[in-house]
Amino acid sequence: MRIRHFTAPDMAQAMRLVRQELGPEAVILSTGKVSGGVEIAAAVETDPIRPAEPTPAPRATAAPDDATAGGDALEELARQVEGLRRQLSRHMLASDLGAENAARPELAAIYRHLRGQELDPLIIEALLEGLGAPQGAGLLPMLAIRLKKMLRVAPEPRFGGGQAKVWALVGPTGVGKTTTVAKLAASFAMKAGLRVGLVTLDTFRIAAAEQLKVYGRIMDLPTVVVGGAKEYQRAVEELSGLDLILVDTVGRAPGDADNLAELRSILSAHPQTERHLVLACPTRDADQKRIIEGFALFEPKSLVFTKLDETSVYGPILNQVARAKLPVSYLTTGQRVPDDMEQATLDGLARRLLPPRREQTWPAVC
Ligand SMILES: Nc1nc2c(ncn2[C@@H]2O[C@H](COP(=O)(O)OP(=O)(O)O)[C@@H](O)[C@H]2O)c(=O)[nH]1
Ligand SMILES: [Mg+2]
Repeated sequence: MRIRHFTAPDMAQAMRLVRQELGPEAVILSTGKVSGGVEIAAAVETDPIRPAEPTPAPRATAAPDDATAGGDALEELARQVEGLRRQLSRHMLASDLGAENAARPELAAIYRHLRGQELDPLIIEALLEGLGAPQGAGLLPMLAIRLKKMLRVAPEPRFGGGQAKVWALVGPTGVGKTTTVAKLAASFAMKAGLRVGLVTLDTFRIAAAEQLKVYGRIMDLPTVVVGGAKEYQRAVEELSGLDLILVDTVGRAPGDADNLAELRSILSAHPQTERHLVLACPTRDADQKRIIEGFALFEPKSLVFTKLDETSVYGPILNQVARAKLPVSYLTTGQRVPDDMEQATLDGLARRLLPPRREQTWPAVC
């Protein structure tokens, strides 16, 4: 292994030097501040040093001649910086763990699994730091305990008390808001015998309102289509004698600030409306993060994760819980209404994040 030190005015330039000199396989051993900039110690397995990678020709891009193009360029830059930050901490973590792994190879297997689950490297670090188990016990039960401490789930909802609960599902397009409203409605009305009403604010597409009306008809639930703040307030008042009012909303992109603010102001017409943010589990972690930031103005009470059946990577769930400091309320696992939905539990989430039993030699935990 060849170790080299690089100094540069900032991290981006230092990383560029590392790449140029040592190639893409370089492992970052440490970083630190020095006078006039930063220093990175990096290493490669191979010796002699690889030739520098050819610098790709700059892409022909249109000059940012308007605000949108400038915004796009900034966003792209932000994404690259985030990617770099992650790569850096991953390399650092990998090297930190390297020393520990030499003594405890079982940690390496756990580390690899959690990386495969796309858990944020900083969360992995917190989970594995000083991980120890009583003699004879495996590490996995300890890890399960730590995971459950880090995860958060919403308590089971209580109904009654003379006031209808109002839950609005907000989120991007196509994540499963309408389907989840239908699942919740069916589950609370049919299984729990509660009086449920439906409201849809999705008048953007005719088919969207129709979709909820069909569910309402099948389940024989009052369903109201509303277009603005006054209508929304009236609809909630009309249905206020029920136990639960479920509000479906139009999907919006996280960067669509104007439309997000408009939806937020409509929902404010009934201030007791709880907002719950719906995220599709297969969405990339960085995009989920953007969605959480874009929808922060709704001050969501919980996160609902959908389409767990379409992925086997669940780390982003914990990543968002840690970022948003919000509990998970429901998980959906398929298209069938109402069967493919469950209330989130610590056990259920931890089980998904831990290695499946057939893969592991460690004791089972959940
Ligand atoms: N595989 C899978 N598909 C789902 C799930 N939830 C919703 N869908 C599908 O995702 C698509 C979009 O759902 P929809 O409720 O219309 O999304 P919305 O635009 O957020 O209201 C539909 O085809 C749904 O059947 C789920 O948990 N798993
Ligand atoms: Mg919809």
